[in-house]
Amino acid sequence: MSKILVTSALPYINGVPHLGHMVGCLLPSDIYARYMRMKGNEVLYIAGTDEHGTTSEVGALKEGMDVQAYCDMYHARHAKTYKDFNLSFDYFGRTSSEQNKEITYHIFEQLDKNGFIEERTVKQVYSIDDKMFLADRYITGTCPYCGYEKARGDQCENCTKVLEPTDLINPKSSVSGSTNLEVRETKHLFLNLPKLEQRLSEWIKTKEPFWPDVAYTIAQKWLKEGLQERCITRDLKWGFPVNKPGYEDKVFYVWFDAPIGYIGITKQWADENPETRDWKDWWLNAKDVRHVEFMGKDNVPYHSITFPATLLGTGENWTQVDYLKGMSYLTYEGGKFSKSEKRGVFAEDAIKEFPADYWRYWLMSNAPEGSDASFSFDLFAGVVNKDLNGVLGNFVSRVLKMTSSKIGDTIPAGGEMTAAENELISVLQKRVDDYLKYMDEMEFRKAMNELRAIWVEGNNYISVTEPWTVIKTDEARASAILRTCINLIRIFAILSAPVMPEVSASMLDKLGLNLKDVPSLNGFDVKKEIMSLKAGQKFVVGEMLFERISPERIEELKQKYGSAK
Ligand code: B3M
Ligand code: ZN
Repeated sequence: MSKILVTSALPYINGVPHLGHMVGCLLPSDIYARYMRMKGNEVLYIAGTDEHGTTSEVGALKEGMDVQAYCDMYHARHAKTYKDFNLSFDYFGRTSSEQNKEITYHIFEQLDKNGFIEERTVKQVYSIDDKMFLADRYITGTCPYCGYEKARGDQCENCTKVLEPTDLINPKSSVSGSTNLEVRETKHLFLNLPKLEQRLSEWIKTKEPFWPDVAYTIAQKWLKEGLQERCITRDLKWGFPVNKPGYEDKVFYVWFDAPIGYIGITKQWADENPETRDWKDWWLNAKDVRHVEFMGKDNVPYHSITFPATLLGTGENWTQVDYLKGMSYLTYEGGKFSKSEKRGVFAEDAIKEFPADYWRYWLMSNAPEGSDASFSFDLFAGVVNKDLNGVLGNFVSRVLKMTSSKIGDTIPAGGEMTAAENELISVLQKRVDDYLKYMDEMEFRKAMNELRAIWVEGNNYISVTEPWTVIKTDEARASAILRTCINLIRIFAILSAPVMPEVSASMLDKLGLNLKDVPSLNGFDVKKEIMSLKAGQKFVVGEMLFERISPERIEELKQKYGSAK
């Protein structure tokens, strides 16, 4: 058993998450955490809301709320949505917590003490019409590197280059649209990344085999181009006031305390039960912790360069990332999700239309790994109708109904294993091994492909063995076939549990079982498991597992959620 620390990028508090956010980090991290638990590991799964920065200040302003109240309200909405999607966090915390403040202050003090913090007078963009210094994200303009016209002042979404707002060509305020901006001088603190470059590149070398290409390439590209000093303070009110004399009226930059939030949130978790939990067991001088991070690809530079360098600069032994899973983007009907333009499915609404598992399965089998992926209701309904209802749902109901009507409501006795079962076992074992391998590798699309192929094997088996015909002449043989099929239902439920926990639970429930009594996914042995359920155990046919989505319903949904632009 190992200790696995799983973190999802912390979603910005402002606004509600859409399907792209779900699939970009929250859902894959949950599936991985559930999977690793089912392999018998000790997992700590942490996430929370990223609350500081102008985004919140401006958001609160727009909704006429006090920032704290605004964050409280949105934190609750995020938490509820993720609960509805069955995300199994050990703790869903907040970057604005006292615990995070304490750790942020400590890390800053260490960096300062070790000589990695510099004071600089900088020129910053002040919006005369908005009467405020504009946060980086609130200035948009043309990216000087790739020419993308909607680049934000903190980062170009198009080429992932991290920017300073003054780099932008033709900048304007996105609070008011005003171009009446002026550059004013203000004093700020910088993290001296160039001074940390040597340590960082040595550390990155130790990571090579564990990092997927995308993260490693991005990190290497940064190092090659040379690291720049990063400003870690801002002229804002909402945030942690800087704990250094002369800077009390400024706050830390949101990207400084956000990743520290993983640690702060772990401390929130530990503080709830200090007798049995210690955040340091996971983060400071921690032994044998494997840290796996999930995030959208635009977050990769912060997690592979800035945050690791921040931790290295403390001179303390912090847990660093061991594996970083970066996801590409999900588009909606070929375009962008947009709340303001009322286009796209937002997680809060998605869950009102269909149960979480429909979304979980669709999103993971279409995960934007490697390249971007697109959501459309046609694709969604196709997968629900074909894979979930047609393959899995049908198999379960057909097997249980047939057994119930021909033999009775208990697992039938009699009959022997034959060549057909041996063939099934060997085909299935290979598929299961591949499925587990892809889950270990976090290749979710491939894993979902195998999972579907595993369900298909059940249908193949029943078509070949034809228990409905056999029963007319040989009840013992038909019993053996149906018993094998019922055992397959149990196997399918166990294997599907990380991605569809509710459906798995209801499959097991039909067999009088519970997710708590299933075997470890470590070394899953089909031959053994296929004989697990013995004759005489009761089952219930119950309801169909999935509903079919009709063409009329698809049209209705398209109307309701808008189509591509
Ligand atoms: N809130 C960006 C995002 O939600 C940012 C991630 C922070 S992770 C420490 O995409
Ligand atoms: Zn660019």
